[in-house]
Amino acid sequence: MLRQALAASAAVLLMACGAPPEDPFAGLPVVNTDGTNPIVRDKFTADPAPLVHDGRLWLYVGHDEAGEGEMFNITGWLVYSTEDMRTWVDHGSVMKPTDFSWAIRDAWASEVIEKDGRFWFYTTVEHDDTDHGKAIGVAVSDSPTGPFVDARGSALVKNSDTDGPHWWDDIDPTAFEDDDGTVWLYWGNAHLYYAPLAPDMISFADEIRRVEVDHFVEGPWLFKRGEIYYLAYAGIDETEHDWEQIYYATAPTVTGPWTFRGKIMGIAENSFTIHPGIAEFKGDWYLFYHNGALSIDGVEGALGRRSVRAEHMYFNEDGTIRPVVATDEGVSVARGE
Ligand code: FUB
Repeated sequence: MLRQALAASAAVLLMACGAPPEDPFAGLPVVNTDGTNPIVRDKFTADPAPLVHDGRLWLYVGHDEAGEGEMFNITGWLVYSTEDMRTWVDHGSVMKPTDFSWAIRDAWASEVIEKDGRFWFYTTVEHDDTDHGKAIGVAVSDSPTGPFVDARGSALVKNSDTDGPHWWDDIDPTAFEDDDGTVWLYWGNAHLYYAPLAPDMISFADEIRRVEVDHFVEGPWLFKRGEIYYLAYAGIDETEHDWEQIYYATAPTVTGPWTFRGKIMGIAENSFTIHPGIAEFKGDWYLFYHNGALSIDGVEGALGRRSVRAEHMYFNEDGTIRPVVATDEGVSVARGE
């Protein structure tokens, strides 16, 4: 009797509120249902860049398609999303390098930031011969799923804009909005550069500067927790290993001074590169990275055939980050400090 009464009141409530909202992503391919690693198993993916927006975590990656004898062949950027860090939906391609009229290939590392309701995609590509080398482009979309279009018609940073040691020093942009609304870009390989963006998001408000942090190689990722600014990055300490590991530094302001704090994660299985992407989502912190351990249909993982992964990340009371270990369980296991 009681059960019937409850069912009747639930039905009345449903009629009053209307039908439950439809899942806007119903019908899209689901690539993972339990949060184990790697996140994507039907494609090789690299350089994970998380964005939290509207109750979902969006994960931008490069599509690794290196063949035999190729170091890298990253043909475009893809995006996946989740609302629980376990079930991941495949939203497909958001952009490819030649969507920038001045770029010729190489969908290297990126980060997307939301500002005033638009999504700004800062990313690495190979510039055409008018300014040979790696360059940073900026594209924009009204949706996290894209499509993204070139927002300025030329590179935001060209190889000739900086005084780097080689033609691939202008890579791997990370974008971060400070408390006063200024968006800062850090980027680099061997040299670590930074500059504030102008309010138009497609030009700089000040000159490009350079900062040094211990063991820096590439892949900077800038974020803030409480009053502390964090810069995680891929670096090499040859006294330990000649492959990249994930290190970090902290600072009291977005421009430093940066204090080296040590290692977050050791070398990636079967991949010289490792690339941090860090996000707080629904109260927990996550470290995204890649390794080369996945094989797909007999094609083995490699430097140019990587796969993105996620782990829980925990802080000590003083704000330092506890070392993170790469696991196959990933975030499928219950959170435990
Ligand atoms: O994926 C190409 C390059 O390798 C990235 O830009 C670097 O961070 C490294 O992961």
